[in-house]
Amino acid sequence: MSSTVSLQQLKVELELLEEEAEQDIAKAVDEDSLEKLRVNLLGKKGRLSTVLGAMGQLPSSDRPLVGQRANVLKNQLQGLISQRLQLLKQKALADLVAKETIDVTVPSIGTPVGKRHPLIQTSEEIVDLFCGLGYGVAEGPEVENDHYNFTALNIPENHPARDMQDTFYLGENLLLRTHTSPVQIRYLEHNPPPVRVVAPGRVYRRDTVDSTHSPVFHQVEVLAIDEGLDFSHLRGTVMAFLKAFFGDLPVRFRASYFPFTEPSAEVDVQWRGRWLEVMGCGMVDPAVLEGLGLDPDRWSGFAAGLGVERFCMVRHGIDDIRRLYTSDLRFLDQF
Ligand code: 2NL
Repeated sequence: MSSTVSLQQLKVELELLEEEAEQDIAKAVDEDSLEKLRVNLLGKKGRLSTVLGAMGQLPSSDRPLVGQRANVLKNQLQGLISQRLQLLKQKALADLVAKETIDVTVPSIGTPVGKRHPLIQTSEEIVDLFCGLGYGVAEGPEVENDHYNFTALNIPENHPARDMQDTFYLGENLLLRTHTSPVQIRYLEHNPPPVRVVAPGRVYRRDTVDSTHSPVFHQVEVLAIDEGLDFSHLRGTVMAFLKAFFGDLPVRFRASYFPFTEPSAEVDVQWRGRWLEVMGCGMVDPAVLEGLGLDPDRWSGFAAGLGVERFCMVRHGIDDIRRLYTSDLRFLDQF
């Protein structure tokens, strides 16, 4: 049983193939289905090959016509397929771009925000209180020389404060500052009185670490120079400051000694039933003023210095200074 095909049948088949193929190509939704369609139409076992195969059953005079039409159709379909492929690729890219667009209006899940170290918070709070009293702020180098750290502050060459035991020396003349007073000396060189200035910053002493000592600590120093300043101005300023920081705690002044002030005093506050030393202060020694070219008969001044660590520990009930230097975020995060 051999079925034969007629020229007419193959022409109809090619027309049908053309019509269906055009529709199917136009409907292909992605590259995969388009490729399947191409294999189906133009592949070795595809519909067009079937037509060409059947062509063998035609009389040889009819074959060129069918062959020619099949060829034209093949080129036509290849063209349509590659056009469609182009379009699908563009569409896929456009979809991807649309999908990957960042929606900047979506609420964030939150980025952990850093905060200032409790010591810096305390230092800034102290500085702010003095700013409220009209003081300016000055900063200066942590590496100092003999002159600014000692000599200008009336601490002579053989004073025990200069001992290798007490100070970190970086060479003959260079050292890590032991207080922020040198900042104020430098400030006075460029700013003639009247002066009201505070100097916050990191200072260094040779000390063995324990719960109350650290070789690095922080200070705020206070300096006022004007005509007619006396101890009552110092006392009033210190009282106002301590009241603002600690509230209404009992305060006492005890006579003391610093090379750069005369008279000098230490200030204690009563905290949980104990007297706690919180700062030192005094009237600027005339020798310090003279060293700066200021006439002590015209100008007088008061100065005070405090350790920020002590203020921070009292404020937050911290019992060990090392807590402030071990960078444990579980601890620091509380403040
Ligand atoms: C303390 C005591 C003090 C000063 C610092 C000072 C600065 C100049 C002139 C005179 Cl430029 N004095 N500063 C005065 C008295 C005490 O600090 O116990 N600090 C932690």
